[in-house]
Amino acid sequence: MFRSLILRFAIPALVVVAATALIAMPYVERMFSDWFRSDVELRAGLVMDSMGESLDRLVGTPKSPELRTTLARVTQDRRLIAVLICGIDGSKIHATQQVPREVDCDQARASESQVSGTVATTTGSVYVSRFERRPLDAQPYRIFLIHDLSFLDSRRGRMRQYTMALGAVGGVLLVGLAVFVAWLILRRWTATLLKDIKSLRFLDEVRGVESSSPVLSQVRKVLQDIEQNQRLEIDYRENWTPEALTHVVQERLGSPQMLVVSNREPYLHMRAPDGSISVQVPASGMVTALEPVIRACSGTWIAHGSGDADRDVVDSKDRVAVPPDNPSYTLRRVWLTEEEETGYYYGFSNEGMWPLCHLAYVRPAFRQEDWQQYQKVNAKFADVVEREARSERPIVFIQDFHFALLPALIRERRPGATIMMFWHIPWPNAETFGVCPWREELLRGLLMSDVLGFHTRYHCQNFLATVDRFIECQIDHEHMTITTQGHVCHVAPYPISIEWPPRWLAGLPDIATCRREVRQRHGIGEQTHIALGVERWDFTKGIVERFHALEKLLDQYPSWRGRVSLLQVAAPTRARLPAYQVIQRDTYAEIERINARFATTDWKPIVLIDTHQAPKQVFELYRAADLCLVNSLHDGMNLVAKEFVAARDDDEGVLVLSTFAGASRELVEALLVNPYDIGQTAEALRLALEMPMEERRERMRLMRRTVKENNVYRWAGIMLMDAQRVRQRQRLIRGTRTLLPSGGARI
Ligand code: GDG
Repeated sequence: MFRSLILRFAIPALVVVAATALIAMPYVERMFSDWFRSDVELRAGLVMDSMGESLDRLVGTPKSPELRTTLARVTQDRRLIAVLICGIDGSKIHATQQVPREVDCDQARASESQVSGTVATTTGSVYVSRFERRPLDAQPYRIFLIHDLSFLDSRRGRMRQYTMALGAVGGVLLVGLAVFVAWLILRRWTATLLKDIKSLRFLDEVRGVESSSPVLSQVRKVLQDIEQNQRLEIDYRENWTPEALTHVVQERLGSPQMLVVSNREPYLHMRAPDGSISVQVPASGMVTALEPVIRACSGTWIAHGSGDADRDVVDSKDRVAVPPDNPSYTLRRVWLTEEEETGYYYGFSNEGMWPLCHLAYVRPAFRQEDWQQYQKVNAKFADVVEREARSERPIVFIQDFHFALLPALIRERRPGATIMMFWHIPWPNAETFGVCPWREELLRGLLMSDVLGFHTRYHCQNFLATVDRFIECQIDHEHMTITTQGHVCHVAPYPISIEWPPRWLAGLPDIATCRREVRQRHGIGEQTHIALGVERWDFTKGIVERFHALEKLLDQYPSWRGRVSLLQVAAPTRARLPAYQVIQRDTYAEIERINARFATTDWKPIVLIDTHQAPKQVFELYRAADLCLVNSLHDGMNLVAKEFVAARDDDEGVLVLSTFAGASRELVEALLVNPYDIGQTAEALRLALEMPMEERRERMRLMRRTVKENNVYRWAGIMLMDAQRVRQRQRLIRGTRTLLPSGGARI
């Protein structure tokens, strides 16, 4: 560091001091000469004053020895070397011995108008002081006192030495001051930098460095302290809002361009039979979570345009501003051919990856032609990302299993991008994942992310174990990082959530009104309890198992017959695929069978809503329900559980939740069930229906607090801050390379 300070500050300061001294020297010299000259003039004046009148008298008798003696006495002064007395007409009256040839009476007359001055002679410069006397009783005359100026040269030489010495001392002091100030600035800069990077979590890298650099050890130590504090700060922070998230993006991240990439788009434009265009919010947990985030951060959302009127509303660059009622970000639609959609979306993603990652005992299907389309579509999206990126370092936030190859493809095209990948579904164990014929390619694609997020720590560990099994890489289990081809991917759990409060709640009537309207709409009696199920119609959601649990309840506790109905929303999804057709068939068949067993003229055990609902309708159902049954067979998180809790501002309602849903790790006050254990689920239903009001409220209050604090702004904020740490770490690494002579150490 000292060497760098010398190089950066001391040498330039010395150069400045030397240049200043050189420029100033002639001025200083002139000042000294003027000073000496006025000294000589003063002396000459004194001499004339002392000789004055006696000289007037003696000049009248120029031959008198008295004049000679007087002038000889005067010229005994070391610096007054000669005296010349001339008549006004230029005649010489008297000259002492050493009058130089260059000074004579003619010349004196010629220079009548001139005042005293320096005259160059063969023996050096002399200074001539000129006086004119006009005695009353004698002829006027001029007297020239000739001074030796050689002492001036010697004084000038000494003066130069003194000036140089003074300059050197001043220079040293100035350099010292410059270095001191530079050190202070550097210290402040370091402190600011460290404050700036106080949330750096990648201390694994920092700790790993073997370096004797004092800067690095200091940075390492401070980083460790602040990471500790930062963790506490984040963990105990309760008020994550859209504004807080915006602040993180603008202040901490410096407003980078944000690009979200997903398969499903947040808004579909659909054409109604009458030709009008309406907007639909899809039934998708990913959209539910991400939409509030991009609304707060702005940017561009790149997604497959799958609405049948999507092309009618985009501009020439396939963009449309959304949300339709109050646009705040850009939706960039990507068009897929029939072949691409079949292979990439229905085939590889939903018949391969989805069943592969969910333990729901539906066998994944992997076909070469699907894989080719998956690769092709991933590359297509990578090209769109490249085209949409306005800088070399955008933040690209990739969603889900449709785009496992995208991180690597974007890294190739935009090496400086910060790539965040979130995997919305579970990650299976290594053995299960290993059945995928293209497991290595998928893993290598994912590992080019900077941050790779899963819902739970368990899924992260499964991922690390899978990578460990199939990829040659360095894994740091303690700090959850995987290094491949020199790139570090940070793997961490980020439990996803919903916005708080959900925007769909605004304008909904009170609970009693919601209950009344829902009951009327679906033919449910006043006295009947409503157990609610809301899902995409997916085989992982445990819809049929739910019916069986209700059947068991009605079998075991006949007193509940006629007093509880299961109101089930099943939003059609991926209906082209055989596995989804099976679940739809099973749903209808089981409802028919169970209703046939128990239904009465005015009561049905199961009421099915098999069409897509508007989000507000979904929230109205949450508010109307007595309990919500979320018994997924396997679920990354499950946002229905969180939405139900958020909708219950009356602190009422009971949540029955599968232990195989990620949400069960947070909502521990729910009644947790194993969805495969039908008896246990039935028992949980009974408990929920019979739970005392106080207990219901206490559980609901605690869950509401959890969802409020751990809302989706927090989820995105923490992930973005981790991404920011990656950026800072990259900056630090670059900075360290310039500081360290070897240039190779990582911090
Ligand atoms: C994946 C993971 C993870 C349901 N029916 C309708 C409708 N919905 C909405 C719900 C909720 C969303 O769909 C479903 O979210 P989930 O989280 O339950 O499930 P997935 O779609 O499978 O989501 C999941 C999630 O990603 C986030 O990471 O939690 O584990 O599988 O918001 O309200 N919405 C509308 N009409 C319906 O009929 N508009």
